[in-house]
Amino acid sequence: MELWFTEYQTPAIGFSCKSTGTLRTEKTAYQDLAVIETEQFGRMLLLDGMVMTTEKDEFIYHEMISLIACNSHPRPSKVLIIGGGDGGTLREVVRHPAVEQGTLVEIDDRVIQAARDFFPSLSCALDHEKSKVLVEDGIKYVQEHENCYDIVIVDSTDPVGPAIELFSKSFYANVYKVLKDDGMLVVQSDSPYYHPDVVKMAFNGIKEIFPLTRLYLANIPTYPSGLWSFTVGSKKYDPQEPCHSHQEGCRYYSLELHKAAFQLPVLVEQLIGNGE
Ligand code: AG3
Repeated sequence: MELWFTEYQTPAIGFSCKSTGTLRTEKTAYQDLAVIETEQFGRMLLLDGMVMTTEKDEFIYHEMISLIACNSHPRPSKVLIIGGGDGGTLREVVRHPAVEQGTLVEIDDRVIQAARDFFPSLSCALDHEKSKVLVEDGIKYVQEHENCYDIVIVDSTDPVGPAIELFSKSFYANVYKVLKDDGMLVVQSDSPYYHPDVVKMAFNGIKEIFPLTRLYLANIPTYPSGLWSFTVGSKKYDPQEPCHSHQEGCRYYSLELHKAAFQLPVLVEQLIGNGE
């Protein structure tokens, strides 16, 4: 018998993967969590029925959410990651030679545990000497700290459930305060094809708070539509211009691609109000 997992990426389209087994299903205090084995992408982590990461394509998202900011900030010493309990973003952050400390603030310790149990190539970062892992609410964390990070990366789920507030203007304003005066924010900002409203919400929210706001794209096969966006809010430096040349061990990111990722299709430019 064949077993298939489907994520309903919109009410009108599903993304299905043939599954060879279920490794974990549980209701955590915050969300439904599952780890399944798939033929095409290896192990897959699901939260509330949405694909968070897979063994085979995780590198694309994790390199791209981390290295654009780490390579374009001259001194990315202290990096804060909100969410990202699987450890993939933290792995790329602490691998960067200029980073001295990566702090991960994840609200759901069961996500961290699932990574430790089933995704050793992601969770290895949780025990790295440059890493600090806190099980706390990231929204509260940024309210309670000030002027102490060079980069903040928001590695959240889509804006449903516990992540809704991570897309709000008040949250971006608190991130602005937690950053030093030349700091940079990066968020995952969803799919321009299937969730243009989310792209706009993130981009416009960040634009109201940060002097420089830019969007870049990456192609991620297991995320809705495959075309994924990230938005950067920067106090000083242009995220399009790399000033470090770290690209060792990367399989998607390169210094050439760094610049190319900011070249947007016309429909995306229009979505965020450029070139109109
Ligand atoms: N965070 C972003 C996942 C968004 C995917 N959305 C979806 N499948 N509808 C992933 C966490 C990886 N560290």
